[in-house]
Amino acid sequence: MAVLRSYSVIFFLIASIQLAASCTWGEYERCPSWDSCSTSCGGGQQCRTCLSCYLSQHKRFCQNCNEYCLNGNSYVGGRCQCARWRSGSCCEACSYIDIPHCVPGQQQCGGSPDGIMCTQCEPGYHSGGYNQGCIDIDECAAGTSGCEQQCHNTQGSYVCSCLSGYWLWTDKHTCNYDNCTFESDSTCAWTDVTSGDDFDWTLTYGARGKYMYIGTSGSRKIGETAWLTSPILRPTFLTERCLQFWYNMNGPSIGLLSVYMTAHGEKPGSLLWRMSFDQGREWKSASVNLSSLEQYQIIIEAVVGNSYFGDIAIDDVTILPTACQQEKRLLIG
Ligand SMILES: *[C@@H]1O[C@H](CO)[C@@H](O)[C@H](O)[C@H]1NC(C)=O
Ligand SMILES: *[C@@H]1O[C@H](CO)[C@@H](O)[C@H](O)[C@H]1NC(C)=O
Ligand SMILES: [Ca+2]
Repeated sequence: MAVLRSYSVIFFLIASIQLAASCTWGEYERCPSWDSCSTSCGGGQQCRTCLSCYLSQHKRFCQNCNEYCLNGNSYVGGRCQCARWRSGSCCEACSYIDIPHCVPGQQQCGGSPDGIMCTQCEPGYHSGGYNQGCIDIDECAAGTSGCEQQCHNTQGSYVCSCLSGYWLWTDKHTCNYDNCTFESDSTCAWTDVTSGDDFDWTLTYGARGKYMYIGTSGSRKIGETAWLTSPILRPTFLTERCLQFWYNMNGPSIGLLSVYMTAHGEKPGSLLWRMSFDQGREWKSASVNLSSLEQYQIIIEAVVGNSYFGDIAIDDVTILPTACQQEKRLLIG
């Protein structure tokens, strides 16, 4: 009985001490704050030594440092795990990575959240900012393409094209008027002028399809003229262009067929090419070099000869973007 009582007293005492100190077995108190990390980003530790509240035993607690990885990167598996564009033990350095269409060396890390951006993209691209790479510039939408008629955006570039009836010059931007075969019941962009000359070119049909001609029978008088004018053509600048066409001058009293160039509205302008008299039954081709620093028009003039056997016809008017290749007989007068 006395033994039992003495145990009861001991248990009572222990319980009283624990209550008085609010101390629970296994807990520690009087823990100092964590010390600083011994090394940064290199697997360092920070430790503190705490006192057991019950038995006054010291216990050391340690943990890995992870707050030193820079730029939002975290410490996992004993080291900083850096984003693709970061390197260094604390992810402090900006690494070169392949950003498509970025000029080499033109990269920069930063931003929030951290990222990498290209500061200078290749032509045709602009920087999208951090982690957005280089983005194609839509030159068509931006209106910077310089395409005269139609524009199609492509990755890194754009392609100009022309409306039906027009064709792209060698500069890849400007459109020129279609070659005129006169087949589509029209004179294409070439027009028969209604003033300044005496009568009209006529669209007609023959063995070689449709073509333009002047009929000299009926009320035509010697010396009367008919003009067919080109659309306004772009300057050729230093290169030349080649006007090609087919003509038929068959008869005993053929007048003249001439090609003029006019740059300031004067009609018909300066003479570039002329053919006169009977040239036989065959259709013949003519090539005329065109050269102008200003925009210009071509006028093809037919002049009535001295009788009604003087029909003149032309067909397949083409303007090539290069000088005429072969030397051609140049007859003036
Ligand atoms: C015009 O004719 C030239 C020479 O035949 C050719 O190179 C060019 O493609 C033609 N253009 C069109 C739109 O047919
Ligand atoms: C056109 O010019 C080129 C080069 O300037 C020359 O070789 C060619 O003979 C010329 N053709 C005609 C028809 O004048
Ligand atoms: Ca583009």
